[in-house]
Amino acid sequence: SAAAGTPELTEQERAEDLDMAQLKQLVGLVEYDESKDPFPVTGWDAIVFVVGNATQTAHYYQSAWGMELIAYSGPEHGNRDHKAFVLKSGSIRFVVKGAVAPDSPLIEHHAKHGDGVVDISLEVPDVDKCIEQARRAGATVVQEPENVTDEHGTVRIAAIVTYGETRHTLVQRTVDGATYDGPYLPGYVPRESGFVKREGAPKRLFQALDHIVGNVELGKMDQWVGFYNRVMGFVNMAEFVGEDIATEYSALMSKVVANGNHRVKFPLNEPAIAKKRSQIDEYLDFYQGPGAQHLALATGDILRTVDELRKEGVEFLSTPDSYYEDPELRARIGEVRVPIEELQKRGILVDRDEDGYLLQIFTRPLGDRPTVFFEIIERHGSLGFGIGNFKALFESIEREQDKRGNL
Ligand code: TYF
Ligand code: FE
Repeated sequence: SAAAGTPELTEQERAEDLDMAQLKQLVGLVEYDESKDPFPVTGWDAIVFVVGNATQTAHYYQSAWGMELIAYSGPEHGNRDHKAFVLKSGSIRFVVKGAVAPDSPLIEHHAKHGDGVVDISLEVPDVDKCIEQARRAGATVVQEPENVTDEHGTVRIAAIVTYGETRHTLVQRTVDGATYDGPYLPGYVPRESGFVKREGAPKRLFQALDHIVGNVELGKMDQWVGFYNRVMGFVNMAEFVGEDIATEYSALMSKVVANGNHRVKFPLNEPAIAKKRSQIDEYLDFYQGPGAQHLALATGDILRTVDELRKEGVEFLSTPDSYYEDPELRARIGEVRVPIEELQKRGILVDRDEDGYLLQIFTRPLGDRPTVFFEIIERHGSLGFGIGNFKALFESIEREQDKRGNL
């Protein structure tokens, strides 16, 4: 494991030739002393989605989001329950699963929640150490540590539960000195895109995952912050939305926790009782409980990413011209790497704090229910989440909520 002050790369970051300097810029990675961490987490392992049609969702992530298909599990290879497609972009993997067998447990899950995130898997250097700590702190262990092996080697895996029906699978990819070298996990076979990529198709539109936001029930935010503090040793980050901002315009409260090296960041939202029905209540109603709300995808070139995505039909929330014409905002953000007009054309938001600035934009909900969506983020020193944009952003979200008849 890493010496103090030298954070390790995840297996997937190494495979992608990403280095510390790039990750620091992309996702705000910090150095920390892993030896004092009761629950060391190296980074994201994979984000697992259950969807209504994994075959088509995998196509969408390739054709619109420029992701690369790398592995597959399904009936042709002994998995009669479901199909699972593993896609990667830079250092992050998505796994999309859809039921095949009429009695698959995924069917019940999907009937209740619709498309959503079931597992935020994390790569850890020592699964047993994490599980010991989790149990000591009172977490529910749903999968005891076990070695899983195939011809590519061995991984050691366990899982704990978090909010709603979401879990954290913990994956240790180096066991007894040997690193697993299959395309994902035992049971998956290597697989490449089955269709010939057309000319000009999007490619690698994001390089890393920055944060995943969880929506929890009214009054439960602090409990879940406590869970991540106590069970997983996560630390609180400075940015939060308290009661004052909440009732004024956002109708939500939010606090952020992060693992030691800040690769894994979890803002946690709960609804606030305000003038309008909270966007978090809309989520909780349509997801039928707590769950992952948005995934922030980090890119070094948000202009290209947004242009490519728009070309492929991905829809973003709109930002009114008044946002860019606000003299107070103009003064606060100062100079950024492109003229403001370039951001305005695309509806990209800007926020600046004492450490630097960030550019961000949000998609409409990805599926049929108003639940999960993506954020695209380009960081330039700022370690925040765009608090200066919350007013404009929440107004935009509420315009959409109103159109759906859910405000
Ligand atoms: O992650 C964040 O905190 C920002 C802002 O419902 C945000 O992306 C927070 C809550 C929300 C949408 C965006
Ligand atoms: Fe965000």
